[in-house]
Amino acid sequence: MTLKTACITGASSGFGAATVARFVAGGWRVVATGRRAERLQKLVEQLGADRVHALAFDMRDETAMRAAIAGLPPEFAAIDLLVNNAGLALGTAPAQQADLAQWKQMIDTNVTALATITHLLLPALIERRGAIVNISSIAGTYPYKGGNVYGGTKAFVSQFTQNLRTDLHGTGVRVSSIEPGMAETEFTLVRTGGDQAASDQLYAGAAPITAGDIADTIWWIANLPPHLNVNRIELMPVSQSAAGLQVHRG
Ligand code: NDP
Ligand code: 8X3
Repeated sequence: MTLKTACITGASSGFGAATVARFVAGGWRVVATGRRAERLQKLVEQLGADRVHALAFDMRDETAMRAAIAGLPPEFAAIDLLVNNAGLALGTAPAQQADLAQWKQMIDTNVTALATITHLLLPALIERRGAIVNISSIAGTYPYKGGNVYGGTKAFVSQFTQNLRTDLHGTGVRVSSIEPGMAETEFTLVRTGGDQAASDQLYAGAAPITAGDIADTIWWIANLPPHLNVNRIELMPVSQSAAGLQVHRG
């Protein structure tokens, strides 16, 4: 049997790392990307060099991305599934107090880099009638204080997914977006600049989504019969729900 191959971005932590383990357990090969080479190397050591190939590069560096993908060894080069997972939120301040450099980093990573790797891999995905799973967020649908540019980038991811579906009509390529709510990963640590107490406090007692929950969802989508496309899935922990609108009275 020919093994299938997934390219999973942001594989050094959280959803990405759990998804690498899920797909290898299911018999796939995985190209695992991220900036932290040592984390990726651990995945290779744990799961096997014949199953995981690490590509350490910054998603915002298009030249490095192109070189990494062009240099894939033949056994990892035929990508059947792209999981666009690498991404981040930076800051929780309202827009009027936010840091512009952080806004640009979110746009460069969550929007520009995601579109770039998709563009690079599309010809191969079309040739193989493959699939793309984009990791969006409920932040792209529901506004919340401090969500400003992060939510904007995720609205892009959700709409880009649906527009890809339309353009890829007839190619057999499947495209899905997953829009999770609160999940415990390194996400809040990154967002707060390393504030472990803030991260622990956010998730305490809330039974958040786990990285394994998202890995299982991606696995389910990728293994549906080829005539089925999941357009989007919105997932929240039971403890989380929308809280409505606000009114300022002057
Ligand atoms: P983590 O912080 O645990 O993982 C983020 C991953 O993205 C890391 O592997 C990181 O790798 C990678 N990454 C970030 N910036 C870059 C970059 N410039 N170049 C390459 N890789 C990069 O968070 P999650 O697992 O939670 O996040 C995964 C995705 O899920 C993100 O897109 C996030 O927005 C989304 N999401 C998260 C939710 C949550 O509540 N946790 C809910 C909804 C969506 P490295 O640092 O090694 O480069
Ligand atoms: C992460 C989920 O609700 O923190 O995308 O924005 S949330």
